[in-house]
Amino acid sequence: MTQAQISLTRFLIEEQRAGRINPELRLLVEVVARACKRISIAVGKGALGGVLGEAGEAGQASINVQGEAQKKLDVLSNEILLEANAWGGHLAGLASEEMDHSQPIPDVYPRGNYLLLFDPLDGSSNIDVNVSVGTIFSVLRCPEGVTTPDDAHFLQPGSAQVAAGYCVYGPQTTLVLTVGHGTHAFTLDREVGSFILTTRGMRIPEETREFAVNLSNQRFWETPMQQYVGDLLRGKDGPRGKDFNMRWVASMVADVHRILTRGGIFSYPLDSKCAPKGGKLRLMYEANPMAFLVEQAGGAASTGRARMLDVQPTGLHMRVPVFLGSKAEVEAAVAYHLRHDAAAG
Ligand code: AFP
Repeated sequence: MTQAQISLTRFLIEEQRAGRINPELRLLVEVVARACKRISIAVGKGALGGVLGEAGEAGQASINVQGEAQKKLDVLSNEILLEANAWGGHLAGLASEEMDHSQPIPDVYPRGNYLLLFDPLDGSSNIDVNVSVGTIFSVLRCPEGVTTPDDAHFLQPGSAQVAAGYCVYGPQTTLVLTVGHGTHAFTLDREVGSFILTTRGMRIPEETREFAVNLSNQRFWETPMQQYVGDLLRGKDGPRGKDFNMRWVASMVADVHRILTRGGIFSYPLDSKCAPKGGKLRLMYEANPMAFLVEQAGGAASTGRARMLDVQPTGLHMRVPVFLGSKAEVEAAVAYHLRHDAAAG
């Protein structure tokens, strides 16, 4: 590591000196980052580590609260994050995509003032095909006077987050973080084993010509979404007056990382398949942390009708429609929905 390189530890200490975070939150972020390093090693081993494929006994898939078959790496990543965060004294409780309910920190350990939510391994359907996956996390304050938090104490709007981030396990392992003062990227130096600051103050271009959506769901979309994407696909001959390109990795971390790096819009809209659940993506540990990171990088995040960070959660695994990325493009997508709703009266 050269003199000029700034490690995650140094970056966080400087944030603390500047009064932007306190020692407890600094420790929490360091512990989550260390857990991500261990997950990165496990993911990197793949078949050599015997970690590919479904969890559960032969022929007996293990199903999580989402009704999805768990991958071995889903379970392993969840265990790594639970173990790493149990004894540090910075948390009162935690919640995971892979667990039905939140868990208070075990009585044997000191409890802290924060609550941690995470999707231990996002993009599971890509694990066995060597496509980027990632860990997503969100940090909230534990309500004053609460020592044994339960699910209800986690139901705070995204605007209450004090930190959020993801770690993408791709050609590089990159941690992207906000503590409410910009969004910053750190690349794992595998030789040293440290995250090194590689982009301070990521900025998402306001305009874009790139969109990310699972187009195979088009026939199930609402009318305004059909119209919005229809006009994107008509390109410069259509009302948008410019051509758009499409990308879809089906790992939200990878799609959002591309958008934080070069702009674009990511959307997982409401469709008649997921409407009964309120959407496909989860608010607390997918949409909210990504919305905080995107807004801190000058972008926007919406449900298509409301600012994501203002949504009042009604359940730990609540799902929402998601539009996020380049500000002007998210506003364009929202305009299609609001115009339609106004016309429908
Ligand atoms: P998995 O973790 O079940 O693979 O889902 C990934 C995800 O939650 C998100 O990362 C993707 O953006 C989205 O679902 C992919 O959805 P499709 O499978 O419909 O493309």
